[in-house]
Amino acid sequence: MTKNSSKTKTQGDKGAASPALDNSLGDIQQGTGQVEFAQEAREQGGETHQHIAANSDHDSAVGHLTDNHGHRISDNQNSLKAGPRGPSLLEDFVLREKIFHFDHERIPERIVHARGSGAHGVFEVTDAIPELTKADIFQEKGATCPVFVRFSTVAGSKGSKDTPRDVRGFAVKFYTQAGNWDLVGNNMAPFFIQDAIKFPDLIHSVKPEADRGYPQAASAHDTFWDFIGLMPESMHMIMWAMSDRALPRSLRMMEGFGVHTFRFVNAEGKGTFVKFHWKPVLGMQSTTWDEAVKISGADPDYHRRDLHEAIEAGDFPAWELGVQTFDDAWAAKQPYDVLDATKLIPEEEIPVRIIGKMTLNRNVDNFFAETEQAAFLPTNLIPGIDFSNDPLLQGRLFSYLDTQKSRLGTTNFHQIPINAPKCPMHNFQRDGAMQTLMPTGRANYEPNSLAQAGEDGGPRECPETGFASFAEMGERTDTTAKVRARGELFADHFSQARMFYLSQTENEQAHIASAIVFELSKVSLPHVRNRVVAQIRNIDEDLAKRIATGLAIDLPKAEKPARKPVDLGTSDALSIQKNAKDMLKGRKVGILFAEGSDKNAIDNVKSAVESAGGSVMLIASKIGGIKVAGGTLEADGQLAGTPSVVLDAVAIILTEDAAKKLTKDSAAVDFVSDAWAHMKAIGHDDGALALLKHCHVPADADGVSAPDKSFAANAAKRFFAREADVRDLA
Ligand code: HDE
Repeated sequence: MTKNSSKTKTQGDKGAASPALDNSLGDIQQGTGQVEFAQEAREQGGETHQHIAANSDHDSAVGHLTDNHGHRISDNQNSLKAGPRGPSLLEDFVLREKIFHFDHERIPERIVHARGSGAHGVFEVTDAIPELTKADIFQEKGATCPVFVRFSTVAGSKGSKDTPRDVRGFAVKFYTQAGNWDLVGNNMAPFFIQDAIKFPDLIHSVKPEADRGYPQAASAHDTFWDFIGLMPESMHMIMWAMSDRALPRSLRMMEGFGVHTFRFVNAEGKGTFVKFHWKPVLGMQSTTWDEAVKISGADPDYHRRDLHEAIEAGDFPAWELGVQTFDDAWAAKQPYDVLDATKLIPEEEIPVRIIGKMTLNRNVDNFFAETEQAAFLPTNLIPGIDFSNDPLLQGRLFSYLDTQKSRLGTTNFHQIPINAPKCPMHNFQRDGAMQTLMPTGRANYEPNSLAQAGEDGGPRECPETGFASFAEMGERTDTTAKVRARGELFADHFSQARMFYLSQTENEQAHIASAIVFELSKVSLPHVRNRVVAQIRNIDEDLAKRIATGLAIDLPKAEKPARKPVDLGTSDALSIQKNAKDMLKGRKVGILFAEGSDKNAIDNVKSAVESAGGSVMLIASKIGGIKVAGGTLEADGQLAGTPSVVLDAVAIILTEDAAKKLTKDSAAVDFVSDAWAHMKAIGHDDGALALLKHCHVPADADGVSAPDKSFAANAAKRFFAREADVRDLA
């Protein structure tokens, strides 16, 4: 280590470690030759006392159980007592430390986005954009950078289900050579509110109600809709939140949005507005509401499991990163304000230019250390990217740094390996709780002149390459009054809500209507329900009527809009169904079989599905091994625990006898009935007909076929035309 160095050591700072760790490495070198292992662990931020203790052992490379201070533990089964039946002794430091640590294992969960799943990956530039930004990562085609992503729901607690109707967080940390860049977005393009000052109100209204503590992870309750009805600016986002976008089939099958308008700044200092988009390679797909509700019972971890299993299987989820860029002059001509986070820019107006691809290729090793302790900061920016004056974004810039202190307990949260930059980090900040770095030397202030005495004076500012804020021109002049106000166009609350609704397919519109009917049916205060419908009359008269009919209430008088809506036409990019990719890759097909089933037919379905890129799950009443015609087969899932809601399509291969027997098993009946009601492809052999008939599934319907190649083609789709036959569309 350099004497008198005032450099701070980080995990990305190769060859530098804390003296404590250096000492133990010295021991390791003499003892076991385990340096590489320890060093690797350290570089990955994986060093633990346990590793060090284990590896500094002189006579064994095998880990001995120790306490947190390195003392070997002789008995991890019994506490120290005054005699076998006597009282426990206070001196038992092993017991006390273990229980003490356990007592403090939980940290406060995130106030929002508490439920999340994370993964590591890599970002690669596919189209360099130096003309738009000097951002280090976008300079060269083919350049790569490690990333960590955390997806989340918003309202629920960290133990809540994965499939509520909710917005999903889509937070990406790019570990660039110019420092970390966090793009902390959502899976929906607009947001509920325009100004950060309303965020605590929004979140209080959607969280479990203050007096009764329920409902968990749900917006279907009085306080949320009370707030929404009184906040017409939320109407555009309400259309998104009540649409199928709130019910993703998989985290791998949803779009992501930076939401706010940001700034690119190029080497000449020229600024360009930018909106960020993530486009899933697997295409977008959603579940139906009924499916989502049933999945939450069958598998509350549905999305977390799906992400983990896909990565384990090498089926790496990927997204393209796209940008919409425009200048101030273009922005000034639009009928909406680009600084208003409740608005989007239609892709038909400004196409999304794809500039990169993100692939998630590694699961976390430790959920707590990585996913839970990940701290995203919208203030994590790199030179070449800057904020805009969006008042929602401006408020976020304060909140995230602040919240990490209360959540992670220390201002040194940036030293936690998942948060630490992977480029050098040197400054004069010192000390604080949980300080794990060991800055050395005399200089802990700047300016200093210690270098003149031959000492290391520490790091210096970088006027040329450091972050310099974009010289924003415009409103902030000496003559501008301080006001609590919003831009004029912020007052248009309905034009884009209408554009979104009208851009949906018929089914998708029906889903929005049904979702609002469902949610408002859970509202007990009639005036709250009425006010929401009164607002919706400004979006679309027909939608408002459908909702009023669904609630069996009179159509209330429309609320007066603050600004008259304008006709923005439609945008096909806003519909999931219009952009669906009928592909089996990333999708799961279940094959229900029983004793005597035709193994040949099962094998055929399996190979057809797998060769189209899908995966197969064999399902039977018993998993251990069932005699089928042509051999014995083990099932991957037991029927009662593997309902068809967790599958994308089903094939049913049964003998006639087995089919008849299964008509008396409610799990089998639900399996088939739900697959039909959720508009999934159903493949079947002749033997299965009795079960299909019992479940009122017409064998000649669209999407119902023999278990051959046609089934594999069907399995990639949903048969929305069936919907009118299976539910009463609002
Ligand atoms: Fe957040 N948000 N937010 N938010 N947000 C948090 O930060 C906040 C907003 C988003 O996986 C918190 O570390 C304010 C918009 C994601 O760890 C907190 C406002 C968007 C995540 C916070 C917003 C987001 C958060 C809670 C209004 C989409 C999860 C824990 C001004 C662009 C990140 C934490 C993760 C998390 C504050 C609005 C996305 C409290 C004050 C708009 C994806 O700081």
